[in-house]
Amino acid sequence: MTEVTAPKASLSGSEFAGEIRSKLKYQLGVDESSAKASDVYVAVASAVRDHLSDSWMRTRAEMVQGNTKAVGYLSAEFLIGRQLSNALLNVGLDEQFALAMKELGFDQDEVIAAEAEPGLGNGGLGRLAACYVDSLASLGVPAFGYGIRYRYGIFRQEFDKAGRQVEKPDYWLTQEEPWGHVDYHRSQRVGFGGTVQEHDGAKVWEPAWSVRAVPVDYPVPGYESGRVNTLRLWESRSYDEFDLSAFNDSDYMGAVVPQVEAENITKILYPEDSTPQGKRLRLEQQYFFVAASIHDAIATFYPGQEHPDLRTFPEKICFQLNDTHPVIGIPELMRVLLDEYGYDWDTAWDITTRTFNYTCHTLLPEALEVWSAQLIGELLPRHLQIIDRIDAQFVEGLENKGLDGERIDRMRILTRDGNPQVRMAFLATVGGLHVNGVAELHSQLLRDVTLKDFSDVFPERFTNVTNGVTPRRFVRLANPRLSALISEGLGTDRWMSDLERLQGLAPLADDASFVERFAEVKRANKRDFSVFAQQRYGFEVDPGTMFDSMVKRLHEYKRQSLKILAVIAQYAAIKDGTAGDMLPRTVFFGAKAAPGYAMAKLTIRLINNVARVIDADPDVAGRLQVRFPENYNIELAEHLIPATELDEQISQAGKEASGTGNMKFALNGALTVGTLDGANVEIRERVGAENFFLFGLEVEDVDRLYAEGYDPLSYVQADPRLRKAVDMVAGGVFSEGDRDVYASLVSDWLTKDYFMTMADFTAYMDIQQEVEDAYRDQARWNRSAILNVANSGYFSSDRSIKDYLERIWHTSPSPSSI
Ligand code: F58
Repeated sequence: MTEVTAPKASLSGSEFAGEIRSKLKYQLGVDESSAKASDVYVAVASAVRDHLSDSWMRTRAEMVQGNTKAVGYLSAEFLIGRQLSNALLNVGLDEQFALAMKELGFDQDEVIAAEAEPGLGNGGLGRLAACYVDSLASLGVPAFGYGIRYRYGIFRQEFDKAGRQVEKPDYWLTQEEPWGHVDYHRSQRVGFGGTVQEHDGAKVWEPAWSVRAVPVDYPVPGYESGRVNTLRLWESRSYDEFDLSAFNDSDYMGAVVPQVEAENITKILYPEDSTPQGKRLRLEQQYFFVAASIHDAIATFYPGQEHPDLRTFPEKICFQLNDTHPVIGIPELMRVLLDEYGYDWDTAWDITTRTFNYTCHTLLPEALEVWSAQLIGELLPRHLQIIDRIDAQFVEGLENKGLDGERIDRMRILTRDGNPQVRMAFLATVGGLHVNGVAELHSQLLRDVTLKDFSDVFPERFTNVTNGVTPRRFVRLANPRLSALISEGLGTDRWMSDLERLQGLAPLADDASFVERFAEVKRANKRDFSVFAQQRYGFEVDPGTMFDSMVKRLHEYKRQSLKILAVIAQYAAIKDGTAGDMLPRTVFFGAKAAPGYAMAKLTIRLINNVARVIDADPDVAGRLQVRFPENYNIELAEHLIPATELDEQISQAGKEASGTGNMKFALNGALTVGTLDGANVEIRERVGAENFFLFGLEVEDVDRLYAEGYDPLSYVQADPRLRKAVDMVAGGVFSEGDRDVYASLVSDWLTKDYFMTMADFTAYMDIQQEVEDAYRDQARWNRSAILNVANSGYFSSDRSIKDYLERIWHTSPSPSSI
């Protein structure tokens, strides 16, 4: 018997069909018989939005009137993915949708797939923000997500004939976009440039130009919580749409320059910032959305008040800084308090430092953002003055604590050398209450290495919140078969909002009939994926092989090179007859490389060409395949993860902050092969060492090798399989004989190999042998897979949000939602 859960929307399938019909007719002006899937999608989404309206308005009103502190999640990225199926599920209309589609004669999968995927993020950081707003709404926490509505999201990746990545613009707004609601009444003016004047002792910033920030509000329906929070994404518009005098002078292009310049700010996600113009645009984006959001929060919580008492601001809202991108918000709030509301410095500083908290998502020092003071001075002259004073006050405090000059120089927010720089991570650490890393190991390394000077002085600020993922999207929606089996095994579907309940599956890992059904779910998902892959990418996938996936951004530290070298070594073994009865596998890659990252792009090219050579070689048929579907995105993740049996998390220890793909895979019953890095450590602890394939150097080994002087060549010489694989790449086997194509990659492997791929190769090959042995015993493998599912409930983003509430935000769900 399945327990009855929270009430679903009280609407029949036929009634919902009726609503969709009238949307088609009155909103779209389309006849039902000629409606395309994309029309039906807009009609359904609009009908769903109507159902959200009451709760959305109620949630907003309660947030302002209630006494519960709200959370403002400030993030330059929200990788939200398609909205429709998630909204249907959360609001309880998923069954009605299925019935309505049947009644109207439309294919529900086609309708869902007609939605363009908003790619408003790069990867893990952006997807995490999307999971967090989902969980905040599901837990009933009053919250805003604040970000940017980019006109072009992350580029669409294509591969050319040579296997190279080609970036195409992702114009996701080609069709009607039914979710976003433009609220012109809440628009904000955001200034740039100009000078700072002094009037009667008060500083007044007189910007040289300003743009209009217009909010586009997206509903964020909580799962069965009855609450709908708001994701407010800002779009830049011009105040002077059109220069009429220029137009009258026949300067038709010149007439639209002001408009184009203003709109450029939110035109594209993370513009290439290797040029000074790119850097400037990026800083403009950051300031643009943060300034608009801070003003919006003041307008929201002190409606209509000309002289609000902003000393209460930290009791109304706390801002979470998702990495350093919104950190310019700290001097902005100071400026608002000092210059617009007339508070003295100490009061303003007290309010500001109680309002912000900072999450760091990296360990790579080069990924910590630094802005040239000159650029900040040009764009935001008043902010530079404020940063300068924050730094001076901070340094004075350090001197009073007796810290030595060298250390103080290391810690300065604003460096004082010939080319002064503002270190945004340091500003965030000094200007807020808490700093957190995103997995236990990461937080520890932040304290002990990356931000050690700061944690020595302010140990109480540092904490950890291990990342999580939403089980609604990544289990329930992505893997309906597994979800049904879980609900049946547990006798309830309450695990979707209380994921620790998955633990109830552990005893079923020893129940032969459950294990067999679990295995059948995976087999069916693999068959589905093969069909999807054929239709979408036109390639064959043999569902009878083991599905082994490595999907994530392409970065040297993540070590896609290690995987492809191992594949090449396997290929070589097949060719020279030493492979024995190796397990037939399909290796999947999914990865985008930053457009300016040459080494990453070359690795993509190599993977594509290894796939091509192997495919064309009849000796390998049925034993090894490499598949690299282009444009890895959320949709592909939702198809591939449920079908995967082995998940590759093979970064160099101490480099991956957390990882969140690893959590999605474990929750979908894949086993992980991985290093002791990021959240792998915690996953392994929970699922059990015997259900996780651990290999490779650990953080201490890595440090020791760096200190001793790492020599990659010695590892290449020591393992003939590695030598052979490297020789094949160098010798042109994957570049039609051209030895130059991969020369820079090979040279890096042999002479630098900063992330120690060569040092981990042998251990990686050995562990893959163990993977094969384990896989051959399917009963054992499936038992392990079930235990992975059962013990991964901790990795729900609901749990992460509860940790943030307790450790950082010190707030709670709104009383009405408990
Ligand atoms: C990722 N960072 C971490 N950055 O690499 C990953 O370990 C972690 O699980 C995840 O954050 C969530 O905490 C990440 O995705 C970016 O995408 C940057 C955004 C700005 C441009 C450069 C990449």
